[in-house]
Amino acid sequence: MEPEVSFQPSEHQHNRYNPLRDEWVLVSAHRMNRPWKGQVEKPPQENIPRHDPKNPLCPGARRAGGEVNPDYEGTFVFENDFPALQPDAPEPGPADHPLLQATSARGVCQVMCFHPWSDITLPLMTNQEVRAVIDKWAEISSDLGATYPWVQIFENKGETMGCSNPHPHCQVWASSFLPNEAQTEERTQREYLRTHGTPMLLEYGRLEEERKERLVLKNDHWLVVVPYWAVWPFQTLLLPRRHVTRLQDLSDEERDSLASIMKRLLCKYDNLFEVSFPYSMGWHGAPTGRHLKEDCSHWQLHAHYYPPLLRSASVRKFMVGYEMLAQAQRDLTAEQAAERLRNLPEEHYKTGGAAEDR
Ligand code: H2U
Ligand code: ZN
Repeated sequence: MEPEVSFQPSEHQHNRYNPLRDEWVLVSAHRMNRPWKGQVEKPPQENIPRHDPKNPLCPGARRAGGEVNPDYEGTFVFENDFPALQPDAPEPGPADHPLLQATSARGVCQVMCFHPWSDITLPLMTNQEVRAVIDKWAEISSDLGATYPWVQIFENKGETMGCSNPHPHCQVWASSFLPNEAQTEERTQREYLRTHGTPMLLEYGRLEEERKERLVLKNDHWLVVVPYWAVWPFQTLLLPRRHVTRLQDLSDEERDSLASIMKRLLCKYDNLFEVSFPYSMGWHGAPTGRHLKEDCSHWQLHAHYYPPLLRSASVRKFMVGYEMLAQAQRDLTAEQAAERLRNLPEEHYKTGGAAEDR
């Protein structure tokens, strides 16, 4: 007879369910110790000039489209000179075969600079400066959301994540359609509310607040957790503690406290491997445009942080092979990742928290 072994999530491989994306992730934490001889990431560029007149995102610089940026002092938003979505495009017309379907796609793409300096990042900005970014996000989300059903705000940070410019910035793509991720979250959250009577992520936040093992940070209005179903090694989910459907619905206080928790999270991220931590992050809230008239109470506003680094500043997780052909897999448990993040200091390793004194 086989000896009875009790299940240890950090020892025994298992699948976890992601209720938001309705998919599974394979957790095989025992693989963390395998040797690595693969690709090593370049360290991020150091000594970035604070102002470079040749950098198209800097105040006063000329962009690819020929326009000259104003001498902006806070945030600055402009229309992307290479937009993936434009307001006008002809209709593709009806499909002549069910396997060859196309629908129209219209929209706008904007770029938002967070700060006039190229050598600063969100965790090193003051609370007030981060608050200005949040206010701008809410404004854009409301303005573009008046027409477009989905306004995707996202930040690609670091060359590892395909970011082309070190100047602190994010992008906004507003579209005439709900993209795949939005469609999935729309469906899963709607079904969850119908079945269980509480918005999924409101319930999830409360659960994690109670259990604490995946909780990274908490303040009066916000929670940061490594979700139970995290795929990326140090993936986090940022959630309001109250039921909020869209960024523009956040109160003054909630925005201030969001600035504070974002800075704390991003300092921890940078402190993890003592490097300006690369990631893709973005906001998801209830759809807008024609959906503004609908009941969207199944939605809970949230931000996803997807950072690729796994073991050090130079060894990343690749989502290839099994992940592309079968299912996402992770090498440490969400609880292990949360514990590591929780135990890191909140003062940035570079400044020791000096941003507020600037
Ligand atoms: P990323 O580094 O996240 O790609 O963002 C930079 C964006 O800025 C990118 O989408 C735009 C690029 O198209 N851009 C302009 O719109 N004008 C420029 O002159 C340079 C870059
Ligand atoms: Zn989401």
